[in-house]
Amino acid sequence: MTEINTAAETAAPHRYTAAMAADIEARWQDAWDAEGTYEAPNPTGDLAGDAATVDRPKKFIMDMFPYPSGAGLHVGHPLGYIATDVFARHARMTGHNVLHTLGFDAFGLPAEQYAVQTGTHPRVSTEANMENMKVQLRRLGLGHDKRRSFATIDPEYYRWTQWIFTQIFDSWYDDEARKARPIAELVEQFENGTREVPGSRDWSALSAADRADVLGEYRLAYASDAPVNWCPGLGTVLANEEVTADGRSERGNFPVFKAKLRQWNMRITAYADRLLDDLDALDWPEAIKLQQRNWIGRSEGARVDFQVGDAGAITVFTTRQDTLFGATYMVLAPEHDLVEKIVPGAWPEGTHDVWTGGHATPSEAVDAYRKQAASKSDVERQAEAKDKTGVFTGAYATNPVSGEQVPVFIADYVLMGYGTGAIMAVPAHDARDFAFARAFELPMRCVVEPSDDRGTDPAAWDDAFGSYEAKLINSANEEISLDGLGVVEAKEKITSWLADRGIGEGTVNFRLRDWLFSRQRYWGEPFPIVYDEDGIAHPLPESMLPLELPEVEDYSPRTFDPDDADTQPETPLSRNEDWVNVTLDLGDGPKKYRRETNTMPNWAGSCWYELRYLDPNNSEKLVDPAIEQYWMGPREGMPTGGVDLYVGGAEHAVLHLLYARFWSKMLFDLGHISSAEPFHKLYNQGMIQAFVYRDSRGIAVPAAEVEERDGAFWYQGEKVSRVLGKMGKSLKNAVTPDEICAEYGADTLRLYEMAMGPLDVSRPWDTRAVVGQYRLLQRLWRNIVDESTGEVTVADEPADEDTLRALHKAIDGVSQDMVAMRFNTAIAKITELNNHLTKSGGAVSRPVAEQLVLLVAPLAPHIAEELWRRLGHTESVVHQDFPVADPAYVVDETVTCVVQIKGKVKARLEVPPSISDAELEALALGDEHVVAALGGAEIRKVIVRAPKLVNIVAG
Ligand code: ANZ
Repeated sequence: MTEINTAAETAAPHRYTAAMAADIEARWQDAWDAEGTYEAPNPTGDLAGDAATVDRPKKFIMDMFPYPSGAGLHVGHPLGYIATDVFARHARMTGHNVLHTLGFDAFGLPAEQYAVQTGTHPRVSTEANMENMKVQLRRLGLGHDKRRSFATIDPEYYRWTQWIFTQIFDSWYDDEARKARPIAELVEQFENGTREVPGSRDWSALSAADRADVLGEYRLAYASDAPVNWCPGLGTVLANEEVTADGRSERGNFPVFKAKLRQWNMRITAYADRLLDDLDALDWPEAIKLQQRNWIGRSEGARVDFQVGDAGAITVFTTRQDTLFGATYMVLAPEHDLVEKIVPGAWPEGTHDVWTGGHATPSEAVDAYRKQAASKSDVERQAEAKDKTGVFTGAYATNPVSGEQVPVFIADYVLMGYGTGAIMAVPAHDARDFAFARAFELPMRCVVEPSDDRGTDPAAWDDAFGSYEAKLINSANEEISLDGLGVVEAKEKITSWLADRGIGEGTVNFRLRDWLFSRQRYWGEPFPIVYDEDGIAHPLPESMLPLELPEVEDYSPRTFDPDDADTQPETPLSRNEDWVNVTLDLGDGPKKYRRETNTMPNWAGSCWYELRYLDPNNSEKLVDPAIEQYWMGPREGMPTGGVDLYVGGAEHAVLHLLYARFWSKMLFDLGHISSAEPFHKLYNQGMIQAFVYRDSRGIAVPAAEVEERDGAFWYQGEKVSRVLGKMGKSLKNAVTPDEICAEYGADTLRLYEMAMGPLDVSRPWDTRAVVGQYRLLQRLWRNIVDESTGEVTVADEPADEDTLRALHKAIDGVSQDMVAMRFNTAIAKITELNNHLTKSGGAVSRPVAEQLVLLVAPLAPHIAEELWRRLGHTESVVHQDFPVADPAYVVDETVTCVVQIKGKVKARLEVPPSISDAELEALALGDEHVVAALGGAEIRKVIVRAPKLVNIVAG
């Protein structure tokens, strides 16, 4: 390749080649950095700048920031970064103050695991990875405001992550006001008696520990002993979202057990309704909104109390309160607190054999069953196809409408974490209850008349009848009858009947659970929490932040036999006694404290990073309110404010996006920010896929060395198979941006990635096709620069009509495509214009050349900057105005259509080339010359050959 280039360079020393691209790109990257070309001014503060720019409309354009992986980038990673860069450049050229930057999400497990294996501090390997990625990214010519970049591991950043945690810890959710408020205001209400202390206790008489417990029930960040997903193999607990459908850890594939451990949680459930409602105001893909809605899972139903003798009442959550007369047994989740209270000493008289599980007493049966249930994940427990298991508790409850005594079971298909952890079972109308009732020989009663021909005796059915489209039957007592009502009316009637008697109420239930927020890891943000000698948690004051991670010898949490459920986590930080035990003055004199030794999950840093880009050096506040208001505040069409464009992969549909929304809402409620939503517009880019080639043993072979012959693929003489898959080192098909930059230049890479197809669709990488975009840039160059002399060849004469049409049509099309992020079709239009100029021959008119360069600038900024300067400009192309189409040239060209009557031309019409036969016929028959020529004669036939000919047979 070098040889060919040398020959070409001798013949045409000023041709656009990879070497020239490398020179141009490096030069302009340096110049842009030196001149701060991409720095966006803030309205105030240390990054304040040019007032005229600040006065422009703003655009805040963001990517989901990367984790600095040791493997570096392959060409799939920058797809989104290039797209936002093109969009941002176009926005700059259309009069916006554009904030575009990129940081690193740098806490996380790979660095920690590497540290465990090699003893290298995670900070050291993470920083090396970041340096490497920065070099790779810089080469792509991304127009980032580098002053605003940071990594989540920077103490000056996580200082504010910790500070936000203390704010969350010090707040509660006021259900009436529907917002978070400072916990001090709750304390005040307890003190002055305007709010009752739970359990009707006297606040002033409570001990400090009791008060802390009471407040713990309200705080938005709270520690609890709730059952968590404990993974002995990893030595850490996991969020529900990190556990796979078959009850194993997403990472490492170890078994996960339910265990009661004291852990930090975030009360995201308090925001369930707002997280749901505010989705409506967001410009997000419907698919993502739907995933969030399902995740939040709003169900309307009722709570109903079933009395269990003197032991109290079991409250169930049901979405089908209309079927209450059909509730023939009940089920508690095995972990339910009431179980101990209701279990009698012995099996009641006449207990069915299949109900006891073969155990001598109810408590034995319950204990055995609880153990068995603890080893299963929620998903496993809920699997539809699964055989239903359970045992009788020995207790009976009273159905409040039928008055019947119904047996109470525990069964793992009822989850503790949903509703009230207890259900009324209506086997005739619920599939899971039906299967359970069959297995345990429980009675069934049909209370909704089947609309099919199965009859009303469930004993004869194969499955439950679950439809809503039917009428109630068998549902009446002396006081109330639901018979003959539809489901909706029946629900309403029974709900108010229950409410009148104080044994039930209509309620809304959410599937969303509180967010388990602690991890037993080293490489995360330390909690800004210390415990006093009574074990009461205290947040650290702002002056003690950041609380930096201590240096440790051993980064690994203690891991255990993956199958040993009876183990307890031991955190890496807990082994550091000097750091853990401290004497601090938290305002009441020096005292001994013990630090929290868990760390935050790796989602924490990405919950608020958009805010820090705005004001990255602020040492007084997480963000100056005026700056936040300027970039993110609500405005027309964006009632909840937020980032103007956020681009990233669809895999973040729920976790990151939900957590970030939640933090925004809390910060909004507490008055720190004006935007109640972080990301107004979300866009999911597709994936760049790559062919994977496998030999006969199924092992991936290096894709770069595979040859294609006779429609088959060969590697070292052996035939290999080809499928489309992911790109990556392990599949031996990774292509790095560095390789493509070296061979063609970054501008070619950018164009190729943007031209591959619609941005939101996944597409296969094809290195051989990259050259197509390289040739486009070579032709562009040749249209402006003489390849042998290097002189600019443009002419000062105005362009011809044809060229002006081609130019303005391109401007019009590209402008629309840029705004709609249709970069592939924008490139097609630019190519068409460029080809038109090539074909026209002769020197290109200067204004046309300049506008073409401006059109190209967002996509291929380096070559555009170079040509722009060579065309004699001293200011960067980056801040020029994007061309505006002249409508006079945009209208379609016309063709002349002849209209003949009896073979003689009677009229000529100027029509668009795309006109349809029908339109043309109508036009011809309405033309005044044609009407005159016909003179009222009868039209016998019209032959239309759009767009050129209409032949009328008349007379
Ligand atoms: C009686 C009934 C009759 C029910 C019927 C359904 C159909 P969604 O819509 O997902 O909210 N349920 C309630 N809590 C549960 C728990 N902790 N574990 C397992 N199942 C639980 O589902 C609500 C329904 O799921 C509730 O309505 C309850 O069963 C069950 F013909 O009550 B239903």
